[in-house]
Parts: sequence; C-alpha cells; structure tokens
Amino acid sequence: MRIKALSAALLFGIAACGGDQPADQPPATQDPVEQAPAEAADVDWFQVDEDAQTVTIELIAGSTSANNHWNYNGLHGGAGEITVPEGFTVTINFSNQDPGMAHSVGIGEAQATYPASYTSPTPVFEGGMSSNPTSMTDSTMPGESETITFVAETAGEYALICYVTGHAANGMILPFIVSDDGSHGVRM
Ligand SMILES: [Cu+2]
Repeated sequence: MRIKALSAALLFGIAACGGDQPADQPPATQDPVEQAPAEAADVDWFQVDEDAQTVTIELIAGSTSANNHWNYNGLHGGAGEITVPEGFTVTINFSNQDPGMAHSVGIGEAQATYPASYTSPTPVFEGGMSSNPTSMTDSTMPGESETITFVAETAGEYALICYVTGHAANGMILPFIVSDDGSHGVRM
C-alpha cells in the first residue's frame, strides 16, 4: 500500500492594476498638531516680592480687541498662565479698557468648560472677586478700576474668571496656578 503525498499547488496571484489610484495616500496615522509649550514670559504686569511674600498683578480687561475685547491683558480662551506661590498675598489691580462692555474678575476653580452664566459666584480665596461680578451694569464698567486682594492659601489649579453672563463660556478666563514649591511667573 502506498501513501500518496499531495503536493501543494503553487498559486499565482495576479495583481490588478487600477491605474486610477491616487499616487499619494494620506498616512494611516497622523501626528497630532503640536502646540508650542507655554514659555516663561517677562511681562511688566506681574511683580513678585519674595521677602514680603506678595504678588502684584496689573490686570486689564479689554486691553486689546482680541476676542471682542473679552480678554485679560490680551489673553483669552485658556492662553497664558499665571503662577503664584502658596501663601503669598496677591493684589490684582483690575481695570476695564473695553470701550463698551462691563467685566469682572474672580478666582475660581479651573474647569474644562465654563458655564454660560453665574448667579452668585464665590471666590475660592476670600476677597478674590471684584464687586457685583455678574452685573452688566454695575460690575467694573468701561473706564473703571478696582483692586482686590487675597491670600493664595491652597496650592492648586484655578482661573481668573469674568462672571458677566457669557464671558467665561466665551473664553474670558486666565489660568492661575498656586504652586506648592515657591515657583512663580507668567507663561504665554
Ligand atoms: Cu468679561
């Protein structure tokens, strides 16, 4: 009795040649758009006194026309970042240079998105909010200024927030970090 071995058949594949195939296909995976990391900036509106443990910030709402004037020192939409050391006393000299719109400022928790309106916001640090911050007619009006002072008591990620209806949701916030290692500065 013989066992017949089967030989494998050799198959020839014939590749179809379409001819209308685009020459340059997009790559299967694309690198994410790289955002330039924020860099330490030497700005004249941020001053630290290490001995006195104080920070003084000159903050101008509507300093430029960016974002329909709804910006702080030209920054909006999460751009820029202020860092102050935990325990330092922070004074914000706030003024409104928007030609036609009320603005305010208060220190609140950082959020991925900000609500369209606020009813009675409270600052995370006592004293860290301008007067009547939600009012379109009685917050810090064009040409007005106001100074607020608070102690940055607890390290964490916060934001300076404009509480006038619609402003924070439309980007009128400025990231604000309280560091636990003494670091401070502005990145943008
Ligand atoms: Cu505003």
